[in-house]
Amino acid sequence: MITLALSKGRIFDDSLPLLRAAGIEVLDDPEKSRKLILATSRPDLRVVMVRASDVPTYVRHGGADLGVAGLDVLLETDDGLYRPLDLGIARCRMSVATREDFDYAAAVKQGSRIRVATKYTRMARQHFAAKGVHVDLIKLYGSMELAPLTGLADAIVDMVSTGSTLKANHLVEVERIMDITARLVVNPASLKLKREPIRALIDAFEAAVAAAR
Ligand code: PRT
Ligand code: MG
Repeated sequence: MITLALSKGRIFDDSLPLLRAAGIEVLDDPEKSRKLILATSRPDLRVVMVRASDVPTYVRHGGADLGVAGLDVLLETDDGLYRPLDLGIARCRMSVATREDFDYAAAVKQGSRIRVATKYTRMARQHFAAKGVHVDLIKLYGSMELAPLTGLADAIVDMVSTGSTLKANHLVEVERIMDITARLVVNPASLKLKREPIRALIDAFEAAVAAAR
């Protein structure tokens, strides 16, 4: 049996067409069913539904043989997982955003300490250290956009896709840190022990990604 870890929402939704192109149908809808283990049209392949940030943990410890996770999640959890394939899905960017009336350029130039709220403290620390900007990092688990509006922070580091969440909260993107897509990650032991079927699955994903480009 091969176990693929996915998360509800965009990762699952964007993975479906790739699975389909590889000839695989998921037989349950995670939005409708409460099942956490979903059967597929391939008797030897099942999908497990986990939190987006738990995908690397499942794959690292062998709870899943493969998984799909955003590059943001992977970089934040420094895992040393075999990261073979950029799936080109769940595309967004990691950016710095502030209130419209905050002069980020001036704050950076003056060398002031900036308070930054984010779920991505590791990435944020690296980014600002590389720029030589002094930051106080505040760890949050969600709704980062609220931090600059309430005075909790001067800036946030978060994912941006359409930009409409920032806009709706009168925030502006002041710096793009990196482009983000979801990656297929593989447990190294699974790759050894179940080499044939996993290799075939990776190849099928690869072909599906190439066809989607
Ligand atoms: O929800 P949960 O806490 O379980 O985890 P999660 O929020 O990490 O999961 P999910 O499903 O929201 O995101 C999974 C992956 O999708 C992330 O790890 C990213 O790699 C990728 N992705 C792509 C995004 C976005 N686009 C995105 N827009 N992740 C989050 N967002 C959020 C962003 O944080 C912000 O709140 O959407 C809002 C901005 O969207 P726009 O369109 O208004 O700019
Ligand atoms: Mg989310």
